[in-house]
Amino acid sequence: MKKEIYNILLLICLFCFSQMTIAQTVDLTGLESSIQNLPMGTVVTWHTSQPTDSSNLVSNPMEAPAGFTYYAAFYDSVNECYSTNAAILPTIKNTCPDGLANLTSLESTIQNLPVGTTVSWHDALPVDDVNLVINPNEVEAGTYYAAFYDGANDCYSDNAYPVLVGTLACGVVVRTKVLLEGPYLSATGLMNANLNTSGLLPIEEPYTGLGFQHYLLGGGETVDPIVFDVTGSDEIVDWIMVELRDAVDFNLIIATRSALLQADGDVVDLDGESVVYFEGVDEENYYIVLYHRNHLSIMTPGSIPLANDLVYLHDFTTGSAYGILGGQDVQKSIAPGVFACYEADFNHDGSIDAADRSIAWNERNEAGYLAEDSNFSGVCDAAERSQGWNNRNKISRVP
Ligand SMILES: [Ca+2]
Ligand SMILES: [Ca+2]
Ligand SMILES: [Ca+2]
Repeated sequence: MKKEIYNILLLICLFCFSQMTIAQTVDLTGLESSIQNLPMGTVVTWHTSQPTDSSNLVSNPMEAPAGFTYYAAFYDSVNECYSTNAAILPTIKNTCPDGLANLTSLESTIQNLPVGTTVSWHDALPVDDVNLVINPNEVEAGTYYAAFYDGANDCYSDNAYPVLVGTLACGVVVRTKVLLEGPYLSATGLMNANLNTSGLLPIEEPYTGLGFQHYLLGGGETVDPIVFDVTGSDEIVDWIMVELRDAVDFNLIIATRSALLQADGDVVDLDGESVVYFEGVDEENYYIVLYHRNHLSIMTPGSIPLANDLVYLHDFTTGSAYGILGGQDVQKSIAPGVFACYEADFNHDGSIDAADRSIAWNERNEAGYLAEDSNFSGVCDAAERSQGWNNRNKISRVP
């Protein structure tokens, strides 16, 4: 039954949210230095089709999407004209889950193969035995050259044709939404960004320092402080931690990442806006767990299909979380149909109890980026102690 619900949600998601692909790119301009016979008074231009003209110029040839064929022309700015003969440059990319690209996929497009020759692949010029690519079926990003090899005479063609390869480390994207009780503002439905506007948010993730356990590539994430400059509903309110667990055994942790939390609840990557990317994680089903420094952690009620390029949203604010559904067992009802994680687990042991109230009392009147400041006011005071009491005996239902 659960699975059916997810399949339905997934179908809805296909219509509601744009798919996102993190594109492999190549730098076309890297080949320009090797172009000989550039006519006087011209520059190299790159195009997506031919005949080459201003309508098919590549907008950013240093980061052109891989997997397409590009055309290099010579542009004469005085006469405002492009050369009629354009050089053809194929580019290829990997297809996840395979992290490497296949040069031989281009061989069927090669015409005029001289009789008695085979295609050979090289990673430098002039082509020879030394720069022969041993396994052209699996290559990393880079510049490669196709030549013709004459086995009878043991020689390579003088002409070699460049190919650019762009690859992307495969992984999965995670899109979740969650609200925290402490900073939640019922007037706006957003969380307050006071820690951000007060300049208290650290540029390095706080979870490692607090003793949270990271897995795979998680931990030590840092951000460019410019991501804290965004205001409004997408303003960053704090760091959050995302964890993936095995679909069969949800006690098995696969990977973690530190991420950022926007005022409207979107959990985003280190650029402050993208969905969270888990490099090196296979496309499969996973349980998703969210941890916050001083709120109770939550997990998805079932496992969710994650992929490299499909963005599926799990919205915890609807109350959909692992535990006893339909009550306030897992999250707090903060508005009709809206749920938030319970605040005041200051020692993040998964339980809100007398120990947390003692901590809030002992840290009273301290200011800064504090684990004991669950309403994000920048200080620990009676509000925290009071919330520790109001939420007493609440425990995280993350197994
Ligand atoms: Ca948002
Ligand atoms: Ca606690
Ligand atoms: Ca506070």
